[in-house]
Amino acid sequence: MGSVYENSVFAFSTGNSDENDSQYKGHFSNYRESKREVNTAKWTKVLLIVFAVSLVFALGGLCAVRIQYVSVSAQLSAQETNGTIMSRQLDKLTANFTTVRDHLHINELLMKELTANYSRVKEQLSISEETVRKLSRFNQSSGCAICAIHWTHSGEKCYYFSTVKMNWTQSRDHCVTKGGHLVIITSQAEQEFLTSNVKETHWIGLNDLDTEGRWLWVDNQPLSQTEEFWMKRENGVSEPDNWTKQHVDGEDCASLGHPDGETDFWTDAYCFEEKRFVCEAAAAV
Ligand SMILES: [Ca+2]
Ligand SMILES: [Ca+2]
Repeated sequence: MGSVYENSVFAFSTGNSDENDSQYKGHFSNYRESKREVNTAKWTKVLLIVFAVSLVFALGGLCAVRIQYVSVSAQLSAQETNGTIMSRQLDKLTANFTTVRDHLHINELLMKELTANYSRVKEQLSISEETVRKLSRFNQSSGCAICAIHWTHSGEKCYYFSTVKMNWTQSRDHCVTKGGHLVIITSQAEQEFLTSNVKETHWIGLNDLDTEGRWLWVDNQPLSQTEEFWMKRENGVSEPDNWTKQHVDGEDCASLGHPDGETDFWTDAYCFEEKRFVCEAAAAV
């Protein structure tokens, strides 16, 4: 391009006017053509550069879009997974809820049944209590009572009249094994009840084994605090007489009646003698 310009200047400075003008125009035309080519190449480069830059940005944008797409896809996948897990958990919760609801329903039915049973039992218990009250009233009014078999009721006590004979100590212990003790007579009515039920002498729960003349019941209550029903004879020899003709220790145990057959009063007798005996126990009313 520089040599063309120099040739044009040289032609402009050395030729005549027409020829020079013609040459000048030719050179100028060539110059313009060359300049146009140069400009075209420049613009082509610029366009290529712009195109390349645009292409780079476009590729960058595509990459960004791709990255964004992958990220969003991953998030969607994660959310889908979470949704699946939550759906399963919801299914489990629903199943558990159904199970609990079924159990509650069963418990409700059981509760209703238990309540009904409780009402029936309560009603039956009320009937039983009323029956017991009626039976108790009947027992008290009729003289019957809840006594063990072979025991006889009177007042608030049950009495056992033995069919075997034992000494006083054995009799005392035997009554204890049967759930009672040798009889303790505390009233005229009780004395009359006993004498009307025996036909021979029986041991009762009274003795002066510890101290002669100091009579104690088997519960250690002194006789002095209760009524006495000792036999009194017209000849002045009354009971207790602590008779010693058959044994030097005398008589230390009390019996209802004596071997001769009288049973209305008490006598003292030898404790080693074998007699029938009377036990007593509280009546269950
Ligand atoms: Ca005595
Ligand atoms: Ca005597």
